[in-house]
Amino acid sequence: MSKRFYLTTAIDYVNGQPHLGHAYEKIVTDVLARARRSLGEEVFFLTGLDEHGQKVQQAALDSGKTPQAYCDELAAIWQAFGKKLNLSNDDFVRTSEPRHKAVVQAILSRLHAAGHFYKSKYSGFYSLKEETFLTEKDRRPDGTFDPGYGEVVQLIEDNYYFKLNAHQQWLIDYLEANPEFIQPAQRRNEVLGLLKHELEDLCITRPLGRLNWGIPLPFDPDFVTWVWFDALVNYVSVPAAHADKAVLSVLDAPELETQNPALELWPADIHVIGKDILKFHAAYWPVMLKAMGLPLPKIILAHGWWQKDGEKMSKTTGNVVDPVAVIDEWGVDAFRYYVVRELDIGPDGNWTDSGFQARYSAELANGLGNLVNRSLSMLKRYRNGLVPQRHNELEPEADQVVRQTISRLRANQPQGALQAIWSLVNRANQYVDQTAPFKLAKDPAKAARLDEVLFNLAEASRVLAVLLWPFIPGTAERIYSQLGLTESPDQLKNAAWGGLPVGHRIAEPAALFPKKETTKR
Ligand code: ME8
Repeated sequence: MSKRFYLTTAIDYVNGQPHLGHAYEKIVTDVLARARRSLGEEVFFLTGLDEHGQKVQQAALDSGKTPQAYCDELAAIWQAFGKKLNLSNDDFVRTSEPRHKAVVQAILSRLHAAGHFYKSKYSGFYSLKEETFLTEKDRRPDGTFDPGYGEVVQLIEDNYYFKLNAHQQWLIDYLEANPEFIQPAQRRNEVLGLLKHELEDLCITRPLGRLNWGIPLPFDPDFVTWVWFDALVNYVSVPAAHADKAVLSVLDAPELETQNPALELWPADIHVIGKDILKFHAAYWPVMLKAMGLPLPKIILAHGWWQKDGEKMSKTTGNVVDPVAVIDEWGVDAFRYYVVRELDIGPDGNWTDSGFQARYSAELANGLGNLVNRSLSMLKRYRNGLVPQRHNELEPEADQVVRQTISRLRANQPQGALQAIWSLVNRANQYVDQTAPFKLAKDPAKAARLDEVLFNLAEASRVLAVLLWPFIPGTAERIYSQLGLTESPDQLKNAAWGGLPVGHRIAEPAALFPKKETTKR
C-alpha cells in the first residue's frame, strides 16, 4: 500500500446554512480529488463540520436542545448538502465525534508533557461573536472595536497558552525556503507580511464556567479546548482513525489503535481553505504540527471570497445565493461548472444571476450540449448510429487539449483546465460548421468524407466526456451512455484519441443542458 493523495477542505461551522462560499470550496476540492483519481492515483478526500464553541452552545440553548442534538440535526443537513453537490469525499468528520476528541486530547497531553503550554492570567477584551481575545491594536482610532467583532466584553481569567512565539523565526524560514507551501503567491506574501509583526502566544483554552461545549482539557478539568485548536486537528484525527502510522507513531497513545485497515495519509497534499482563515492554517497549524513532531502539509491552497451582485453576501439583507435552489432549477453540473469556470483559485468572485445564465446558455447549452447532441444525432441519422472508420483530423488538437488539461489539473488550476477543454468544444463546433455534414449527407459521392467527419465528432465528444469527468461527472457519464459505452469516463488515460470502437453502435442522443428561458436578472 502506498501513500494516498490526501486533500481536505475547511470544516464548516455547523451553525448556519450552507451557502455559495461553502459550496465553491467543496466543489473545487472535489474537482481536484476526482482529477487525481482520474490520473490513476489513490486519493483520500476529507471534509466535515466544526461543531464546538460558544456560538453553537448558545444556538442550541436558544432552540431548547442539547448541543449534541442540535449538531446532529444540522449535520444531517450539511451531509445532504454534500450529496447534492455530488462530492466524492471518502470521509466526513464531525468534531463532536469520539474518534476526533480522543486525538485532540492525546495531542494536548503530549504537548503539555513536552512543555509547550503554560497557564497565565488574561485581562482584557474579548469578542463573543468571534470567540477571540482582542488587544489595544484591534481598536479603531476612535477607541471602538470593529462592529464585525460584535459585543466586546472585558474579561479577567486564567487560561492555557501555546508557546507560538518561540517558533516564529522557524516559520518564516520555512516559508522562505518553501515557496510552494502557500498558494497562490499573493497569499504567501500576506502571511510573510503578517509575520513581520511579533506573533503572540496562542490562548488554547476557555474556562469551563464560560463554555462547556468543547473538548475537555485532559490535564485540567476546569477548561475546554479553544475551538481552533480542536478544529485544525481534524486533518490528523481522521488519519489516526484510519490507523495512519505517520500520525499514530507520534501520538504515543495505545488507546487510539484501531482495527481499521491502515491507510497512509499524512502529510496532507493539499489543504483547500478560504482566504479569511489563512493565519490559522499558515501560521498556527504549521507550528502545532512542528511541536507534535509531524511533517507539514505540502500545499495550503487559499481561495478568494464570493460576493453577490458586488456586495457581501448577508442573510440579514437577503443578498445570498442558495446553491440548493440553483441546483434544483439548473442541475448540479451547471452549478459545478459555473463556480469553477467563473472564479480562479485566488481572487475574489462575484455571482450574478445573469452571469450564471449567460455561461449556461453559451458554454453549456449552445457549446458542449449542442456539440454532443448534433454529433450523435447526425451519426444516428446518417449512419444508423454505427461508428465509422477511425479518422484523425481533430486528433492533434484533442491531444494538445488533453495535455494542457492534465498539466493544469496537476498544477491545481481547475479554471485553466476548463478553459483548455472549451477550446476543444469550440473547435469541434467550428468543425461542424466548416465541414457541414448535413450538406455532405445529401451527396452520395461524399459518403467517405461524411464518415470521416462523423468519426471525428463522435470521438471528440468521447474525449470531452473523459476530460470533463472531474468537473461535471454526471454529464460526462451521460455522454458516455449516449455513446453506448458502458464503462465510466473516469480515467484520463482514456482521453487518448481513438478509443471509440469502429462499428460500435451508439445509444440515443438527448439534450444535456436543456435550453431555458432566462428571464431573471
Ligand atoms: O471558518 N466565499 O468555517 P466557516 C468563499 N470552521 N468562501 C467562503 C465564503 C465566501 N463568501 N464564506 C465562507 C470556518 N467561506 C472554520 C474552519 S478549518 C479547520 C475550520 C469559506 O463555515 C471559508 O473561507 O466560516 C472557509 O474556508 C469555509 O468556507 C468554511 O467557513
